[in-house]
Amino acid sequence: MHYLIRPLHGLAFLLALFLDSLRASASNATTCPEACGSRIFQYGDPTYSIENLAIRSNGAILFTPPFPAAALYQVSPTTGNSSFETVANNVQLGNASFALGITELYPDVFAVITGTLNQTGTFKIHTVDFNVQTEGGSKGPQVKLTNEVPEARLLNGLAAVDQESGVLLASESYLGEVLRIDTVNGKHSVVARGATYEALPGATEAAASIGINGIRKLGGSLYFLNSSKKFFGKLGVDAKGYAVGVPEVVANLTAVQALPDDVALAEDGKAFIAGSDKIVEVSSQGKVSVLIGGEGVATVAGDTSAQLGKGAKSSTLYVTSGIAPLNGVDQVPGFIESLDLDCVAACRTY
Ligand SMILES: *[C@@H]1O[C@H](CO)[C@@H](O)[C@H](O)[C@H]1NC(C)=O
Ligand SMILES: *[C@@H]1O[C@H](CO)[C@@H](O)[C@H](O)[C@H]1NC(C)=O
Ligand SMILES: *[C@@H]1O[C@H](CO)[C@@H](O)[C@H](O)[C@H]1NC(C)=O
Ligand SMILES: *[C@@H]1O[C@H](CO)[C@@H](O)[C@H](O)[C@H]1NC(C)=O
Ligand SMILES: *[C@@H]1O[C@H](CO)[C@@H](O)[C@H](O)[C@H]1NC(C)=O
Ligand SMILES: CC(=O)N[C@H]1CO[C@H](CO)[C@@H](O)[C@@H]1O
Repeated sequence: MHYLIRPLHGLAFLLALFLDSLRASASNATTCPEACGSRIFQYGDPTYSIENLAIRSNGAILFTPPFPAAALYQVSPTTGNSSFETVANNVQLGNASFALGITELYPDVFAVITGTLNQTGTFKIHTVDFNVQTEGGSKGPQVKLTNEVPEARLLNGLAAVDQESGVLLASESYLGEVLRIDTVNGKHSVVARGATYEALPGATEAAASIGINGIRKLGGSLYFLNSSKKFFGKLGVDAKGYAVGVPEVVANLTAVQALPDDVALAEDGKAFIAGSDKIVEVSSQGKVSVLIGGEGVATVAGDTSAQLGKGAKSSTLYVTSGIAPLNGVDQVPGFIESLDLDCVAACRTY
């Protein structure tokens, strides 16, 4: 059923027909939003996982693996698996075991975090510049080490302050901090810390110890998830990337998401929060609803992050998945799912 109806979903004029056929033929309430998803890439090996992503202006998807080794990969959403390529390898990214947050720092120049979980002295920022193709026939963007953050234990989410200054904000999930990282002079400092960003006290497990996790910047605010405390918050930041004012809780996710991980933000302030096998939508007024997913639903199982497409693809949500414990048992290889949000919206109002 799922596969038979899938080719129809992108065609707006067939949408009503498609929904009618679903209602007529399926007594399965989850079929409709699930059919709005399409698996554009998947690893073959179940130990491979995806942590974060960024969309290039040409539409290509860059993504980072937390296992088995730091690297930066790229796929085209139209050609999927067959276009999979390595953009920066493990040696270029400092031989770390994880690659984590990624963000566009200047047009078509991306910054990426690498490091080894909970090991001080391993966390670094590299930039990957697609405007400079390295010489000598070996094609590939220029990779540069810009910052070392030796005290970090889990530098995780990354967001550029703007597309000009070379300044980044990063979340430190184990220490409960927001760092300002200047890629021009190589320096960094803590701009926010405290209970808002820390995990609940007493947590010792790797996942439960994650306080501030995914971050994105929109307008004058840094939006963030605190995974351990299960809320979506925002912090004011000035034009230079320093914190201003007091942080706010945008939405309490306790009732809907056991481990909110990362967020995609639309220009109008709507948020799509990935984590716990679901995408949770938070309206610009703070209204919370589950958009898709849940226990046993494969579409976004093991989801770790999300980003909206650009331009004509602005109602496409790309969702990355880590190692997904489906039904609590199976593990599926990391994947990227493309969700047609117009289709999902039609399913909800039908
Ligand atoms: C509903 O979906 C589940 C999961 O995909 C599937 O196992 C089940 O057979 C479906 N039920 C019906 C009535 O189609
Ligand atoms: C991509 O390749 C993997 C591994 O070979 C395979 O399991 C998966 O089905 C493929 N996905 C698509 C969309 O072709
Ligand atoms: C990474 O490993 C390569 C090969 O072993 C080595 O040449 C290089 O110096 C290492 N880089 C770092 C940053 O440790
Ligand atoms: C990280 O390492 C520190 C120091 O060794 C240790 O106290 C802490 O429990 C570790 N955290 C996690 C989540 O493993
Ligand atoms: C969210 O709601 C739960 C349950 O009501 C409460 O315990 C928790 O403190 C709230 N969290 C925040 C950040 O307000
Ligand atoms: C348990 C806890 O520390 N909750 C805090 C999380 O951060 C928000 C925003 O600053 C506070 O309002 C909560 O008290």
